[in-house]
Amino acid sequence: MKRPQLAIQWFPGHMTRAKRMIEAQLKLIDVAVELLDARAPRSSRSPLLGQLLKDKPRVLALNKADMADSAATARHLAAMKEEGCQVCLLAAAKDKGLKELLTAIREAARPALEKWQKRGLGKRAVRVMILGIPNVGKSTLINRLAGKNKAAAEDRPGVTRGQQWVHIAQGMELLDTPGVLSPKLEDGGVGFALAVTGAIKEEVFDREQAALLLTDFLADAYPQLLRQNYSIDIETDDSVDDVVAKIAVSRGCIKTGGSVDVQRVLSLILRDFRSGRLGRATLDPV
Ligand SMILES: Nc1nc2c(ncn2[C@@H]2O[C@H](COP(=O)(O)OP(=O)(O)OP(=O)(O)O)[C@@H](O)[C@H]2O)c(=O)[nH]1
Ligand SMILES: [Mg+2]
Repeated sequence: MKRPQLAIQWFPGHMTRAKRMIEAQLKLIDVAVELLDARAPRSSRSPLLGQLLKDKPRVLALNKADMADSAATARHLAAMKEEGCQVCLLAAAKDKGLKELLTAIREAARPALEKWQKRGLGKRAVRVMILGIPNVGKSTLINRLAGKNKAAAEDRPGVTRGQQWVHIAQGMELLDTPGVLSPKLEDGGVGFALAVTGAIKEEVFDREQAALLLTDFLADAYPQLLRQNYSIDIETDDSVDDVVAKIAVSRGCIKTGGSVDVQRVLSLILRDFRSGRLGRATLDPV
């Protein structure tokens, strides 16, 4: 299907500071972990990080796997492995996949640590930088691994501002970083996927338009989620406006004059999707 396109009022200058911080820490770390959103594994991958990290050992982790379509996740995972990436599945907020991630990190760090020990410098902790787009769960992951809330985590992009080292028990030090976005938000539906999953601040895109595109996408790719959650029928020739109107009626989003409260119903659909209430869905094609 054609990927929904959403315009983002976007100024790449905002990312320059984060980029400089990452560059400055690079020589201190053994491994970089890039968290991707399992609902948008392609769109959430930043080409910028690839350039910054050069040949630093890297582990990819598809986080929020609990919210993604598991069949699509399996296909994305296989495709990424085929490309030679070291990648694992994660649901940090649910404590799922943490052990596998730690194993992958240790494996990736081994050459650097061996070199260190050969120089007679003894044992030291593995140093890991946690990277990824805003709101993907970097701070949550660090808190779960540390076993306590060391890093601020909230459901909105841009919570982490500076960098912060956190020691965890397993001989590891983790560096939390502010989210970094792809400079290519306009390409191939990337802006759409990142806007509806909550990686982009709402001030820089049209929330109603994003919700409308999302409804259109879901009616096409996951109609059963809309049918079940909103107890509506969806016919194959329904337009997106028809679907929105049906959801509005079912949820009582009707103005006093009897017309559909489009703003309210679209806001509700977007909220339901982001909270995971609608069910599992993946936005990126494999
Ligand atoms: N469902 C689900 N939610 C998650 C998962 N991991 C993190 N979250 C939620 O995602 C939201 C953002 O988490 P943060 O840890 O603050 O994300 P961040 O990457 O540090 O964000 P910035 O600092 O803004 O770049 C929070 O509401 C978390 O509870 C997960 O595996 N599954
Ligand atoms: Mg954070």
